[in-house]
Formats: sequence, C-alpha cells, structure tokens
Amino acid sequence: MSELIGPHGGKLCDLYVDANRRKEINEASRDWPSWTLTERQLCDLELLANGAFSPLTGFVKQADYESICAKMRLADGTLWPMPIPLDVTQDVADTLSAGSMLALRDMEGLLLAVLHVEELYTPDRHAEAEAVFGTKNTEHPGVDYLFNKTNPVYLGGRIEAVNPPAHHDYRSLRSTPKKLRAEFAERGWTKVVAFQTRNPMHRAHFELTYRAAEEQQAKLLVHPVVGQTKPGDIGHYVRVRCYRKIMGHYPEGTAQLSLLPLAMRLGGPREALWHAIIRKNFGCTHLIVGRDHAGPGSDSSGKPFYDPYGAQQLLREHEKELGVSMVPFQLMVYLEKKACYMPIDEVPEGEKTLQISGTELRRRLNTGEAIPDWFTFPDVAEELQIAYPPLHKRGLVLFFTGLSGSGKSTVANVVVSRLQEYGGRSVMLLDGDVVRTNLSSELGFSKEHRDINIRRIGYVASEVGRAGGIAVCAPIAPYDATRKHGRILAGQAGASFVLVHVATSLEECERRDRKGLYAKARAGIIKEFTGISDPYEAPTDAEVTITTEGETPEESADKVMAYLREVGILPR
Ligand code: PPS
Repeated sequence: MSELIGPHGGKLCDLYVDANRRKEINEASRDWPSWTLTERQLCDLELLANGAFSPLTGFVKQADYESICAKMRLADGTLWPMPIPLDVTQDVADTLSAGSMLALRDMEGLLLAVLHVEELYTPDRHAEAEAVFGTKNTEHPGVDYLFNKTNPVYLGGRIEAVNPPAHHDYRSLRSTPKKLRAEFAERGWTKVVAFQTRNPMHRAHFELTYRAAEEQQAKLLVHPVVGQTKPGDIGHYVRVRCYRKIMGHYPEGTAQLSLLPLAMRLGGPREALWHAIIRKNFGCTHLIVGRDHAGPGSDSSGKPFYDPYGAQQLLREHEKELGVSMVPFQLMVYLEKKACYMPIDEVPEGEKTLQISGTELRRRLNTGEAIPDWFTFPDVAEELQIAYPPLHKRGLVLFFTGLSGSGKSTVANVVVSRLQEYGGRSVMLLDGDVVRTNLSSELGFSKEHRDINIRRIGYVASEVGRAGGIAVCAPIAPYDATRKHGRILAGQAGASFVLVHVATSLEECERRDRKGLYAKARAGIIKEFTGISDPYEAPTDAEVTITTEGETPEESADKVMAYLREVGILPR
C-alpha cells in the first residue's frame, strides 16, 4: 500500500508546547519584552508553528537568510526559497541581545509564542529585493513591502508556540498540515494535486483542476490563500463563499477545500517553489502551476516582472529533489459549438472560443448584466452578484476638491438635494467647514494637519460607502496623495469613488472673496492660505471637472449628475 508523501526535510514540525511549558512561558513572559506581530508576521508564525513551513523551527538566522537569498537553500543545503526572518523596529532591537526571550503577541496582546532570540542582523534590503524578487521596482508589491513596510532589524531564532492565532471565520475549513495529513491518510488519499489560488474560481478553473486530478489519477486539494494576497484582490470572505459553492460541483469524494493563511510575497518562480514545499507539508504530491504563478503581473511600462513560464520551469527543475510534481496548466477556453472547455493549445483551427476577462466580469457586475453559465456556475455567479451589486446599489464617495470660495459647498449642496430626490441610498454631506467644526476642531492648516483632516474625511466617507450610503465630501483637499488615499479607502470598502474638481480660478475665488479670507491672506493676517501662501495640487485624475465661472450651481450639479448616470452609479 502506498504511503503519504513525507514532509519537507523529513520531519513535520509542531512548535506548540505542552500545557506545563505553556504555563511556565505565560508566567515568565510578563518580564520579557514584547512584540506585536504585524499581519504578515501573524501568518508566518501560524505556518511556522503548525509545520506548514517545515523544516523551519523558527525565524531564520543570518546564515540561512544569506543562503536563501543567494541559493534558494538553507545553510544546510535544504531547498527553501523565501526568507522568513522576524523584522522589528530599532527601538525593540535595542532592548534585545542574543539570548533574550521575546514575547510575540497578537494585536489584542494575547501571547502567541516566544522567540528565543539567537541573532539580530541588519539586512541589505536592496540586495534582498534583487535576489528574491529580481527587481528593486517598488511597483512590485513584495518589493514595496520590503522597502516601505519592513522593519530595519531582523531577528532569528527558535520559536515555542503557545496559542494559535485566533480565527473566528471559516474555522471548519482551516486545517493544520497534521490534521489534513491525518484526513488524507484515513481516506487513503496518497496522491493529491494541490490548487493554489487567490481569486474566485470560475468554470475554467473547475475544468482544469478536475482534469488535472483525473489525469494524475489523484484527488484534489483546493487550497486558496486567505492570508495576505495582492492588494486589490477580492476579499477572502467572498471568495470562500464562492469556493464552497464550486466544491459542490466535483464528484463526491474527489476534492477537498482547505484554507491557507499564507502571506504571499508575489515572488513568481521562487514563490511557486515555496508553494510546492508548503503543499508537500500538507501531504500533497502535485501542484498545479499556471501562467505567471504567484507573480504580480507587469510594471507600469507593461513589462512583466517574471517570465510567464518561469515558475513552471523552476519547479520542473526541482521536482525530483522535492518529490512534488508540477502539473502545468494552460489557459482553458470555452468552445461555443461543442459547449465544452479545452486547453487553448488543443483547440482545432477556426473553432470559435469564448472567454471573459476579469475586466469584463467587473463590468458585468457593475452594470448588473447577466454572467453566462458557461463562464461561471450560477451559484458562484449569485455569490459574486450579492457581494458586488450593480454600481447604482453600491456605496459612493463623491469627493469635491477646489480652492476656498470655488463653490464646492454650493454645488455639493445642490447635488445632495438631487441625490435625495433620487432616493434609494442615504446621503451624508461632509462639508469642509462643517468637518472642521465637528470632526477636526483641533486641527490647523499645516500640511500635516490638512492631511489628517482629509484622511479622517476619507475614512468616515468610506465607512458610509461600506454601509451602502453616499458620502458627499467638500473640503479643499489640496494634496494629490491624500485624495488618492481616500480613493483607495473607498475601493477597499467596496464603494465607488468619484472626484469632482471645482476648477474655479484663483482670480475668480479672490474676486468673490465671500468670507474676506483672501484679503486677510494677502495682508498676511491668515498664514498658509491655499492658493496664496500654501499650495493647491490640481487633480489630474478627476472624473468630473466643473468651473463655476459663467455657470450656475444648478448647471454644475447637472454635470455631476449626468456623469453619475452615465457610468451607472445612478439608475438612468
Ligand atoms: S483642507 O486643506 O482641505 O484641510 O481645508 P478645509 O478643511 O476644506 O478647510 C477650508 C476652510 O477653512 C477656511 N480656512 C482656510 N482655508 C485654506 N487655507 C487656510 N489657511 C484657511 N484658514 C481658514 C476656509 O474658510 C475654508 O473654507 P472654504 O469653504 O473652502 O472656503
């Protein structure tokens, strides 16, 4: 009888201590310095502790780190492509030395593990970026994280795990390698093909995973990442609802769904190798690897960060050593006449094929147009349609920006009345002056304070949008980056964001000078006045531009309303 594949390095690690040791650590930890784990570190710790990162028994020390960067191997030669150190601030590092104990806690302060600090070292992050990601371009999310979100000092050392990180969602779908292996063993699943994904699964994914398992005469593990994925990805709650639906389409006893709390680095080929090692630890013998596996796509000049087949190639080179086979997959397309899916390479010449891109799917969801059955199973489509209703039923952040006296508030007020006439969604106005009285009364007009003010407005507005309401904002918001931050927040909250530039000229604003502020600013009585003694960065990304010169507030509001109807944010 065949046996389950062995873990990477020969031994499945389990870093959890027994009850006595837990008690000891809990008591002693009160005197140890503490570190609050970042989201990424929480993911790393969970997978270290439960053995998904076997043979690692802690955060990597310098010799391993250097060897991983240079050779994709630990210092002892074991294949391992991704550095997993614990990065901490200089302040915390200053309280530590080799031999220190560091209590690792979650954001609520719960003790999850203790790190036996064996080494502190300062990495050369540029060299790390080049070695691990093959680029120093911060458009690569892994590089951006490394350069902008990683703390300066790395710690390496053994871990003793005390409590697993708390997950309140989908608990029945979160299996440790030990548990999954036990389940596989019980069912006699010795050949298992893993499918890694960070996206919802459509018919093409179903077809390719089904075929891959059939061809290998193996079972299938649908193993989506629910830790950190690519910024902008569909959140895991929606995805897991979709995965659950798709699982019902596989024949009974052929496939299993399990969630992987991995923090992806989007490292392309290296990451693919890492994925294979992790899946091996979960008891899988095969990994499906597609085009640009775990890559972040292309940079702003359109150049792909990785060779689209680099991951397949690297895995193939290490298949033997690893014992995990790479199952390549090609793009699956739908043949209209035959009403079936086929790898693009096998399509007979002249045969009409159908495909729906991610952009087209988003367009259909935005407009409420039907999603065809051949593309997505109807029960999966329904989940997506519930999560992404048409734009006219989603929340909206309507953000006016412009100089003081440009007419922002006047036009915003007309727009608010019009939106209320439409009904359907509750409307809230966050006017510049009103916000400064209620939400930001302690703030002045320095760049720092203006940024705090706009970030607050962006936050409140995005929460209104999250709840399906409309937030109309009308501050000056002179800085491009802060406005863009508001756009990102709205997007993360699932709301539309529309920027309206009220482009009334400085001359006109000053001529009107309704509040007499421009005169005071010219006289130097008011300091840091926008347009006079403080900058205004005119937007280049506004969806609507209006000028109140030679146009009534009603006419300006009409333009805004027309745009909202045109793009489907308001029903026609
Ligand atoms: S910002 O930059 O977005 O935080 O400004 P905002 O919150 O919209 O506040 C602008 C209103 O504050 C009054 N005011 C000033 N504006 C600009 N610069 C300086 N130094 C300043 N001091 C007071 C002014 O009345 C603005 O109101 P509006 O409605 O824009 O004219």
